[in-house]
Amino acid sequence: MEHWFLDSEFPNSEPEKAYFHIIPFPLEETVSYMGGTSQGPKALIDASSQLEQLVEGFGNPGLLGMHTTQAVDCSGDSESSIEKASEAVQLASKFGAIPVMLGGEHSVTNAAIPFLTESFEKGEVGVLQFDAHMDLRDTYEDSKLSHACVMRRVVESGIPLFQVGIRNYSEEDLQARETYGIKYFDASMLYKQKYTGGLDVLKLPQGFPNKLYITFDVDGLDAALMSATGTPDPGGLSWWDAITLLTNLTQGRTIVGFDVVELAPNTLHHAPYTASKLTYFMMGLTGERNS
Ligand SMILES: [Mn+2]
Repeated sequence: MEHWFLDSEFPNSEPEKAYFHIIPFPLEETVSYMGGTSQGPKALIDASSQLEQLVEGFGNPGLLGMHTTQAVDCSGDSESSIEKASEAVQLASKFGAIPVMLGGEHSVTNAAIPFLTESFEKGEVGVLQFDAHMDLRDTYEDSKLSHACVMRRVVESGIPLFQVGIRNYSEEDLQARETYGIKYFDASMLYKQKYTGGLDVLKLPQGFPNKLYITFDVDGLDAALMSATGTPDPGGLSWWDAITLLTNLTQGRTIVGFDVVELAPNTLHHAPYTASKLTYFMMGLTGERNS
């Protein structure tokens, strides 16, 4: 393999010894606006060579062992690519490792669903989604596997969902939120909260599962910070908003896996680096929460 995550600092751990399996999944099938997500995993991994080993407050996650797998083969249709990625996620779980998928468009999260439904009891694990969009449509442009439908597939599978940073939605998204009883901290609410009680006081609702799978669509971040995505969107999370919310909402819980999706590299190199730093922070957070 030419490059692996943080290869400037750590060897690519053996799969059976690694705490994290980093699975590059360059899926780009149903992108509806600007393309480029197929280049996301490579750009994120390349940028990781600029990271330091330590994550402030969360130690040195690299020492836990990181194994970067071969990129998932996306030469077939979405369905077959998702199936292959799903096998990589299940393999990580078999080795007792935490799966970390690097997208690719948001449809990559579909590959985590079999793991979440088969390895855990119903209601044992919930999905925490950071995103500018709800992604709750039933179908979009004739596809059930579209990035715009991925969270609908999650809730249909009986997995509780909590949404953070949302600021765009359709009538269908809103209805699905109501139908499935999905709770949320939308971006407008977070903005007001920041200047009143502060983000520090926010918690996940009581009764939300103790085990979390986190899906972080980078468009949850503000467009000024993250322009390299299909739909860069104003009014999103700052870096410290994201770090504060990730830290607080996972308090007292464990993290069973996560993905960072929708990076579509452009000519600005801060964006892949930001996504890379976010990924490594989430590894530090996971190591700490699970210890
Ligand atoms: Mn999304």
